[in-house]
Amino acid sequence: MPPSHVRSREAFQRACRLIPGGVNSPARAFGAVGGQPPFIERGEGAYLHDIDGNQYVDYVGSWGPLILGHAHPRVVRAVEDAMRRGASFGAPTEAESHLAELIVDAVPSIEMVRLVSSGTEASMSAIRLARGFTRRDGIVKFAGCYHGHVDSLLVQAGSSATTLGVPTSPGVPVGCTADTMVLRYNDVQGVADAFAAHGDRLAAVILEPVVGNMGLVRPTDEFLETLRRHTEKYGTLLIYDEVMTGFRLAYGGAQQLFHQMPDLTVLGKIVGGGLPVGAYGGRADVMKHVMPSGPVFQAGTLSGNPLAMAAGIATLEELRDRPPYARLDELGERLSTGLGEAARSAGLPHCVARVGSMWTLFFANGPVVDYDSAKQADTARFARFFWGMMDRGFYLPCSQFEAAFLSTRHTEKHIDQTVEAARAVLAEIARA
Ligand code: KE4
Repeated sequence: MPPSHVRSREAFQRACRLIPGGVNSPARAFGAVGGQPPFIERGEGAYLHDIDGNQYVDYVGSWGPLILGHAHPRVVRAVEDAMRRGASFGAPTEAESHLAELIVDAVPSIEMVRLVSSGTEASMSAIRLARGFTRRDGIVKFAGCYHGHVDSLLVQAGSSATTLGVPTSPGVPVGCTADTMVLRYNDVQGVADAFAAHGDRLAAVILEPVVGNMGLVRPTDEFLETLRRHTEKYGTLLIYDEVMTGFRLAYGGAQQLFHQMPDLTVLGKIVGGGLPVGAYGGRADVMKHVMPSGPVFQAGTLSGNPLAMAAGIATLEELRDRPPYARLDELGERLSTGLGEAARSAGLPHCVARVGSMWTLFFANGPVVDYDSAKQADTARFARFFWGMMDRGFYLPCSQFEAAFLSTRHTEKHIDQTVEAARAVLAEIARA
């Protein structure tokens, strides 16, 4: 019996009268899967509860921040204590240095860090800093990678591979993307060609070191090595956008996992423990160019907000003191193996991509190595899978082109229940 969504429908109608699309971020609007989103009443451990009383095993985790699950006692207590001392002062606090120190100690390439309020703000600031430090304007990004709604990064490839970017959203002037080049992820030759043609005018290359935003796509070692080698040779800054992978794939992020040293790193999500925190950091000689120690402007009323610091500190200290990464990898392996077997026995073309506790079940013959291959996926079939799982109490990302996440509150039992439900749903899809 599919769950009732009566109250969520009413809530959605009310929201749509007040907020564009009824949501404060399009990722939540279910546009890619149809139907309407359930409105959430609370989260608890590995579970979400909606306002109609339905319970779901949560594989979204607020799109990545909640690696410790919902309402972790240590995080709740820390934020409650901070709230009693006042929410915000617009003046420096030791909590900001505490979180900054945890980040510097954890992330191999970060010597100094600036705290802001979102991943977008962190990416935007890192791009401005790279341009200010190098006194160059050119930026390289990769199709399928998302770095927040930064004007200069809302761009698609121009007419030919190395011509300049075209805006993907109304409201972004062509001038904003004219210096942005879009290359194919994992395309080693494309990177070499772009640097041969434009290397001495490139301020930065920015990438997701494991992509979550086209569904999960791993980099090849050669791709990462090529990026580091060419950026070094041309004096271009290498920016790892670890908003999703930071503190997720390892305590030191993807750069620790892959033994890479970018010049700047962008962070978000987990670093705020579910409250609004973004961060950008890296080489001290670069970071010293940020105002007021240097000339590159960046500011923010709630940057380093005491409540957000409390949530971030509690989360990172929990991850530092009781690293969950081996356990998350075991659970991830159990899940991806189970999903693969379920899809195989249903006879459906698929490939399961996974790194640690980030995963995607693509309805496509793999491997998915870039945006072009990701776009071959059968999104209508994904939508049927999404709703079949939702109706059985499993809350997946509402798009084929998003990564799903495990938390430390997921157990083997949750995984086995998920695989059992997936087996039934995939068999139904195969029969349809
Ligand atoms: P925020 O501005 O949403 O905090 O961070 C932007 C961002 C930057 N870099 C990466 C790699 C990201 O994944 C994100 C945000 N991710 C999306 C989900 N894929 C957030 C969901 C949403 O926009 O509502």
